[in-house]
Amino acid sequence: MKPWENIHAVADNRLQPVAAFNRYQTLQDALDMEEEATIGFQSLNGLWQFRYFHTPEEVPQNFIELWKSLNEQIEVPSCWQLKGYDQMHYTDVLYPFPINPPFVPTENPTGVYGYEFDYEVNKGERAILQFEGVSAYFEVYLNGEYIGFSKGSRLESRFDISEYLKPNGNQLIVKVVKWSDGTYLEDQDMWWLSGIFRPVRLYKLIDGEDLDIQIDTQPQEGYEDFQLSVQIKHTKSNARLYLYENGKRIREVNPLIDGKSLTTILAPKRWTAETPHLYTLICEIEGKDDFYFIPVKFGFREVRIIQNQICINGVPIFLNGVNRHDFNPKNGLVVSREQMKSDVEMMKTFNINAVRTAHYPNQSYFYELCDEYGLYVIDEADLECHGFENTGVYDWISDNQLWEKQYVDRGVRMVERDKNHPSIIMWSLGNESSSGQNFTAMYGAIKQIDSSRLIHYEGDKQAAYSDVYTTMYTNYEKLEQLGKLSEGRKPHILCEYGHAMGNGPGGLEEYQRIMRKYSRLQGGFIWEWYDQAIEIERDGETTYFYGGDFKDTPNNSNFCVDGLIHPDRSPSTALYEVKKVFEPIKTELIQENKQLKLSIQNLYDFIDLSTIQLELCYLNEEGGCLFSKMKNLPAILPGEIRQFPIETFSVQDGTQDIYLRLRFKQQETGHLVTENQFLIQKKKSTEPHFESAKFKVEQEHMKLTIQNESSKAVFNQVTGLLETYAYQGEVFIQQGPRMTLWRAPIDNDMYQLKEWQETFFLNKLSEQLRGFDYQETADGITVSVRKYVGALNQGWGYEVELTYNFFGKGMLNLFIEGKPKINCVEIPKMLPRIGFEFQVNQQLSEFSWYGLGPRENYSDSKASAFMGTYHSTVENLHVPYVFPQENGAHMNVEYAALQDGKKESGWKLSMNPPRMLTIHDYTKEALEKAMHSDEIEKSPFNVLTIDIAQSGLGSNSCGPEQQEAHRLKIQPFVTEINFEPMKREEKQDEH
Ligand code: IPT
Repeated sequence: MKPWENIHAVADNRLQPVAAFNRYQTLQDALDMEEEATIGFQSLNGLWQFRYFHTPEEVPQNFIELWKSLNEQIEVPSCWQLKGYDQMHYTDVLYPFPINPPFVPTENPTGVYGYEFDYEVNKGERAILQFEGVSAYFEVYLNGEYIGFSKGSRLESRFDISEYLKPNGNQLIVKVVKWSDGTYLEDQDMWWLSGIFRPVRLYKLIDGEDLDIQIDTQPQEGYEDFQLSVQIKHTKSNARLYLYENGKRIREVNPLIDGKSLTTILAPKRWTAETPHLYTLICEIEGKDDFYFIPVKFGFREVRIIQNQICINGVPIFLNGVNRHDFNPKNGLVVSREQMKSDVEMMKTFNINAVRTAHYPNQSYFYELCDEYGLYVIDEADLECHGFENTGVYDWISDNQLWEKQYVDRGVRMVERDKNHPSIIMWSLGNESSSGQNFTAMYGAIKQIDSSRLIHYEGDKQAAYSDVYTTMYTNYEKLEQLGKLSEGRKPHILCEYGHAMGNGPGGLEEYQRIMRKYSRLQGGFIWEWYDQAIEIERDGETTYFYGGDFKDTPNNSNFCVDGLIHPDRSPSTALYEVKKVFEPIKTELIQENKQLKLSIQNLYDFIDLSTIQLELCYLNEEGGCLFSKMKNLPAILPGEIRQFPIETFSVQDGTQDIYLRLRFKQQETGHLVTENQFLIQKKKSTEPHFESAKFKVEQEHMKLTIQNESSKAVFNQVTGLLETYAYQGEVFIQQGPRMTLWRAPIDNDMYQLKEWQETFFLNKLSEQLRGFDYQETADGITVSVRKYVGALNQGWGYEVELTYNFFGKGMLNLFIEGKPKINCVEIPKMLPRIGFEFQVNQQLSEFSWYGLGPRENYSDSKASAFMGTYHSTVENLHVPYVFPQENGAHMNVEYAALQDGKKESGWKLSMNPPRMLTIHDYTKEALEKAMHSDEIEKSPFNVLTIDIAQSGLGSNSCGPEQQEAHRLKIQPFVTEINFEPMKREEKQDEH
């Protein structure tokens, strides 16, 4: 039997799993905890010899012959598919081979790695070779001798290599096989990547003892004092234990009796994600000949369900989490320490307080960061067998006793390694693997090692062996029901929601509203943190590839590009939206008999607001500060709402809207926690002043030209389109406006597309001119254009009337009225948009607007957008989604300006009522056609779209559609737009 198809053997000669810690020779080293100072530490990362084979059997059996044949080189850690071997392949659910467990394809890519090193051990010492992650099955050989094998890609494996070690020139060979029986348990939604992808190192057990340490903290009545329990297992040595805080010894811990020590610690600082206080336990181990030191960082915290709620130290918590994969766009599964740190720092910055390690244990270092910075973690076992779902026998192996050992192994190894991290509050048994007895067995085995944490598994639909009830992508109605059904039920979390694929998700506020309303609902985890797209250079430009781009079939295309951060690590709009929706400080403005009151609610679970500074500022619409004040907040307690009277402010002239802006910052660092804005005073409405003027009207064949000494408009009398509009010889409008009902589909539109394109042909509109007249008025000229606009083969459409009023100094007032005409039964339930497109002069590359900003916003995704005057270039208004799609809209725009780079000329547009505006240097057709960010063909004009409205974003790529209020219906509309030229000379005149 091939060992990589033998389900009864999860490993051979692999050492027992133990907690992640290092041994140090001196106390100081132990306190510093530098990995390099670990006794006998030697990193084996770097360049290894390498050779790639198509089957494991092809690998020469003779060690010397094999060693000599390793004539290529590869970096360790790395994934060989990203180093030019094998084939990149992305699938969400499918196994890329027949389902015949435990057997896997005979053609089974195999990478053989060779590394030469020197390493000395003294008598009585043992040398440990540690792999943090190898995908998938691997065998280890040293100096021609077989050492052992292991399975479980994202789990640690350790081998004792002392027996065959020599001081110099050790030859280590690691044979890595891509498919194994374990692969049936590793069908996560991600790229299929192989190799030694996490660090490899050596260290020493100087007294030969492979001991283990387990720390537990149990609060005593009232949660003031804690019982610290330390267990040291698998050792005969004596140990002295000390408690350190911030590098200082604070007390001795009671001696071990039968390997166990219990000590009452009076009023320690407790660990929570908001107060990540860590202590260090220093174990001074009396080895055979020498002392050595093991530091273990830990925190005093308890996880328990109290009255059906998940509580930390007796207090119910709310999880504002994300799902995180190990991913890097260049290196695949290889993630550097710097990147992990940046992930954790970004999460904290964006008000995220929890992370689920979807769908496997991460590198140990990640949990150290979560302990230190404060994030609650659901640590998930490396287990998913989603592909069985399609066979109709989803529980094929999950409910098959033959596989129990494999399941239990994956749970136990995770728990043993990670058991001392205070950040981990739940163990997850895996993801998307149906249900069955092997999960019950895992649950039992985990609880035996560690009963101090909760267990989570979403596939356990009855919550039979899960301590919490979990669902994913649940729609709002269902979630409300779950909230209401709380009596005697387990607490609920949404382990995945808010699918962040492409532009979106929308509707996060509604999720938050529902989850905050019911005590049973304790929050959730957005899917997912980082786009899993691969960075490619082509024609000197960087672009990102996804499923299918490597000719990999079948594939799930860009379903892996669904993160809150773009591949270049810039935060997406959605991440800013998440930050606002997850805000820990909620504000409301209350007006009581002319007195303004600010209501501040503290949504943290543990800390008060005394470290927060409020910057209160009255601003006009241009962002000018009229009055501002800084205020340190008092100790508003968790959950508490307090009201404060605030200074009122009003201006007499009423020429601008006045806002109150509130910014809550960390006093010490100035970090912005959250902000809010309230409209205080609306400006007086003014009628635009139009100067009258005389025009010359010429009709020639199809054209109607209206002009005077300053402006010129040309209409096509057959189509009714405005073909040119110019001021002082400079063309502004090159064509338009044309009505549109289409947007370049966003990923969240994917399930509407077929109907939109093939039933209602919303992307195939055409116009029928019903009337074209012009008339001289007392002040200028009026052109009226009446059209019927409809889509291919549709019995419904729009009667549209466009009235152009031309005045002096190039001013144009455009009035548009649309009336739906429905002469049929079948009509679309939702439209992507109702808008008007203008092709405008590309010289005008600068865009300013008074509306919602600074980032793009849509009706169900604008919590983080505020009213203000913003400025950008047209180019920068493009949001570079990996898979190009509708982007960059700004709602509520009252006026905007388009200007050339030198600001010498331009146009001001005012919308009545305020509208949604989008401007790009490409057409929506070009955007739709492009499959990658570098493929968007630029147009020779800018496309300005003024929308009556767009549908919201929703999260329907994997989750609910837009809420009813954000689904745009066929509806009548009227809108007015004023165009006014801006010339530098005129601006100067004003001053
Ligand atoms: C869910 C998976 O758990 C996750 O890995 C990812 O694939 C996500 O969907 C979509 O991006 S499972 C799905 C059946 C809801």
